[in-house]
Amino acid sequence: MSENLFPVPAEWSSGTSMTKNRRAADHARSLDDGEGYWLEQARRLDWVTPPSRANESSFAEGDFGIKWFADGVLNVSANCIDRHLATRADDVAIIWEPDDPSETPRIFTYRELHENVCRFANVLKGAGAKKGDRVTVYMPMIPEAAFALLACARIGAIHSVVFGGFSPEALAGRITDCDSNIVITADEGRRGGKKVPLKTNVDEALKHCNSVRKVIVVKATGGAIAMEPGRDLWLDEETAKVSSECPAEPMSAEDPLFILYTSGSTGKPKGVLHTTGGYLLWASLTHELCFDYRPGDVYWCAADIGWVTGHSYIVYGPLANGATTLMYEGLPNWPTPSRIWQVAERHKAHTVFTAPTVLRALMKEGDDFVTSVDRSSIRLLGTVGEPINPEAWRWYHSVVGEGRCPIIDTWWQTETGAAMIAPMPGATDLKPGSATLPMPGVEPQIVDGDGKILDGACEGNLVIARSWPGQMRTVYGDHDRFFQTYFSTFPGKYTTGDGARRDADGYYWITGRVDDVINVSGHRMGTAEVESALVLHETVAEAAVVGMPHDIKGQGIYAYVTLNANEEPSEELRKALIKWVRTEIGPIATPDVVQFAPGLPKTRSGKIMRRILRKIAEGEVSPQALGDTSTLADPSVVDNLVANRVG
Ligand code: 6R9
Repeated sequence: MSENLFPVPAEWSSGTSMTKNRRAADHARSLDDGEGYWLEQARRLDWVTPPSRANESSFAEGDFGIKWFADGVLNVSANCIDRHLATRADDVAIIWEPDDPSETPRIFTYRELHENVCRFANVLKGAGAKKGDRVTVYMPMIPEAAFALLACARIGAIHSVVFGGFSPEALAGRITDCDSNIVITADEGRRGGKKVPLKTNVDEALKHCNSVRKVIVVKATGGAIAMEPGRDLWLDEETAKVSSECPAEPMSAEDPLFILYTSGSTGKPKGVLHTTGGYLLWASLTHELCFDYRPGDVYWCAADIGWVTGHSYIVYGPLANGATTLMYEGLPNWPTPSRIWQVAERHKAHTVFTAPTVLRALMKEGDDFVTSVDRSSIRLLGTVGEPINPEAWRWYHSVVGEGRCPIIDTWWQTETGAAMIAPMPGATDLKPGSATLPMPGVEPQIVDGDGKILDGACEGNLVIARSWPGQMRTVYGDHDRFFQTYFSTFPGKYTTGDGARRDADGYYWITGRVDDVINVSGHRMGTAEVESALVLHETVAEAAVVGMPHDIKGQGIYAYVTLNANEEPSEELRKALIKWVRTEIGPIATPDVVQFAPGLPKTRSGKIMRRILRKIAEGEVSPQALGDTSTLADPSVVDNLVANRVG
């Protein structure tokens, strides 16, 4: 057992004020005296009007609602920029590393960040944006993406970032769902030496949306694109015309800050809505606790701004804490598998925070790509997005971190705003594969299928028993769906959709999703979304999608497809269907396997038995593994599926 326990290294236990005892005491107090604890924590932000109350949330059906610091007034952009100007205007806020290593990085001090964000905010105002308007951001990983978010926050517009890898169709759906009137994009993005036609995708998407009045375009590559007069504006031309000052709009703590679409177990992505005060407090507090940021450190979260990790741990958390945040445009393994470590070396990064899928891919390339690069600046290593297998954890710890850097495995979700269960470097002994212990204010419970709370060491469904400041407030435009999705399965508790085990030391081990969401390379994908895309194809009658084990991606996408009666399966059609899903949703949804199935295993009431499909995809086809098939309307379909299994 002892070789599975990594005690806090000496330099960390002496170098930080957060110790094991203090972590435990803070956690106990945050639950026993929540109001006192949170009103005290609220002082880490700069308020126009400080809040007099903290938590006024209820998970109960009758008076359901999530509310924190409700009478407080503040502005997120002022907290991330203006309040640092008095003491650290010339400190570096953002370091940007380009896709191509031969190009020059760009660096912005807090003063420069202020000017860029104010000008961008004035451009937004000029384009007609007002407090409460929804602005869709479809951008590459360039500094202007961070400016765009902060500019929206500055004027009280609600940003909705759509990952640059999503297709025009997916983009159009997200623009329409929140009725955006402005889109911010770039001419093109770049990743791994390849161009991404962002503006062209926007043009395509806007053929299907009529809410958008203006498109603001950042010149990133200078590639040739079409501009529609009256609708499309170049950011650089507009910024030259506006003032470099823009007052920050005073916002109520419960005014919306952003919407971020995420996959659930139904076909339609949910617009997760976060608000101003609670979210920022949560991002800022957890950034400090997990990464122990000290002035002068260069902190690097290698996520994309299109995901919640980019929101909370590239932009809002670090900037609220006055940190230097590194933003990287490209891929971790291009032009070489050393690239991720070279970026850290070039900028003397103190923290590297990435996803297990990246580690698994790099691990396969061999240790030389790591050890040939100077990693002496690195003191902390983080992971997020999916369970980290102990083998990848150990490699990260011993090879990348030379055995001296704590691994900060942060478990959380788009819905939770920021880290919920995670180590703190000076306070938490580590176990490979465990996200360890809850953050202050977080009360995890493990319940069985009937909602019974399990005690001590146990395994079951992970729920959270009370609200925390960074909790999502609603599904945009569908409050009932919010309640039904997260609070109806186990009444009075927030259902995470994850399974977890708790060991005798109270450590949490996330076992993965228990619903129809799969995790492909750390990205959430609703199986229903892929199914909806497949059945849109003219040849497809029915489709069922499940996850399958995948060495690098964690999970791959396995699709069973029933064709229309007059269609014949062929290799060509299989390829066409894979390409179709790619175009409909985006490359992250590309099926790894398409199996043609004359019939799907269904119960007599017509429900597809996914349990059986999952087993077949996993290659577990013995009668014991497949279990009881007697309730199927036609048990013989299973034999056909097993005989024609792909892989
Ligand atoms: C931040 C983020 C959320 C889902 C979540 C869980 C999985 C995330 C994890 C993890 C095990 C970790 N997940 N972090 N599983 N250990 N450290 O990833 O948000 O994209 O909404 O995904 O990802 O299954 O429910 P999001």
